[in-house]
Amino acid sequence: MSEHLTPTPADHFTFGLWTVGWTARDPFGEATRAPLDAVEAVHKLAELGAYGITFHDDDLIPFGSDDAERQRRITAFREALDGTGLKVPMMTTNLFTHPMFKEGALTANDRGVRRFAMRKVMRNLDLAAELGAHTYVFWGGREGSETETTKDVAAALDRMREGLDTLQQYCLDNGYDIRFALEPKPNEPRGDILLPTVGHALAFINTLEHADRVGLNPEVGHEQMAGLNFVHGIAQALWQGKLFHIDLNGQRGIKYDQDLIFGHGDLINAFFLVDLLESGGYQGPRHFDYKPLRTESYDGVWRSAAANMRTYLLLKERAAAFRADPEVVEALEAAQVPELAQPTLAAGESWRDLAADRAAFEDYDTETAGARSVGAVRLEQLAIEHLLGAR
Ligand code: 3MF
Ligand code: MG
Ligand code: MG
Repeated sequence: MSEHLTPTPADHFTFGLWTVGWTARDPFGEATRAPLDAVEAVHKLAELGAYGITFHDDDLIPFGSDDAERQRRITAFREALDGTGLKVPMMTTNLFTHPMFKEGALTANDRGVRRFAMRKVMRNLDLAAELGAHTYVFWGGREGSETETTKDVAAALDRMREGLDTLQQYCLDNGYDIRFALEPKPNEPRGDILLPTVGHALAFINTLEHADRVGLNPEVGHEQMAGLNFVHGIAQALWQGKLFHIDLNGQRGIKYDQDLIFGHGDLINAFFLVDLLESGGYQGPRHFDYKPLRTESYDGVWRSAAANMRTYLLLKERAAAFRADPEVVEALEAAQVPELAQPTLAAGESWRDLAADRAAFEDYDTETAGARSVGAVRLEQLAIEHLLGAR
């Protein structure tokens, strides 16, 4: 294997403990794998060249554990981290598994559930600060409904805002440098989830008290479940300075959340995603949120963890080759792609100058503009040829 395709911590690959640790229980069948110990997950991921591991509170410390059990698990986990050098750049809360959250957590109609949810997050933020995590993800899996009558959406958004404002204030007052990243998803497990897409979440963030400390953790499959172009969503998140974190995986079309290995879904979109992440200024972890196939035993689990990283590195190599190809540079020029960076008005020009410019309108050759060939086919085929290793 060429050296640049062997993952190292410098590549900043991270995995959710719940991914490799998924025992493959699904709505129709029992688990097909035995539980994975968190300490073993840390050692295995470090061996494979990962940079870090992330987790929900309940992934490490089962819900309802007493203080002694909690401490025992945290200590063993910390020792594994110290022994391997694996980092915890992101943490998150499970606000979806316990039956109490069936109607929502931060936006449950029941105020007692909301207050419990906030305390659950606060306790885990203390641990996040202790373990050095600087990003805290909020995936509101249960924040939604199946029926219009049971949820006052405006009130729910008020409560979501209240929750996030209060929890960020908790971080600031405790001196925790922890930014929040909202993870949109259109549906599953709820029929409809609030803040379903990158666009909804970006608009909502603007209403927050600490908007500068709240960004996004978009997931490939979640946007694709809604039929959206993930690369476009990520480009806008980057443009707005809001790509705090990312969940990489694979999805094939509009259906349930497949959580396939990265690249094992829409491969062309994955190619352009890596191209964008590597050139668009994203500095955060390359975080995999996938599910090792239920058909596989632990050999397949570790193979799939390695596959995520190798596929990313392969796409990174292919994207770099695409960008370096002189024919691509020429085809981009021919398609006027660089020209879009040029402002529409000249420096110092006003709408009055534009209105007086006969060449822009009265004398503009609309026939020629309408008849021009954009060159998209040539460019896209060049990308496919690079992706397939044909160039
Ligand atoms: C579900 C998800 C979640 C979130 C996680 C926070 C269980 O579709 O993607 O994984 O990613 O809760 O990171
Ligand atoms: Mg998912
Ligand atoms: Mg996710």
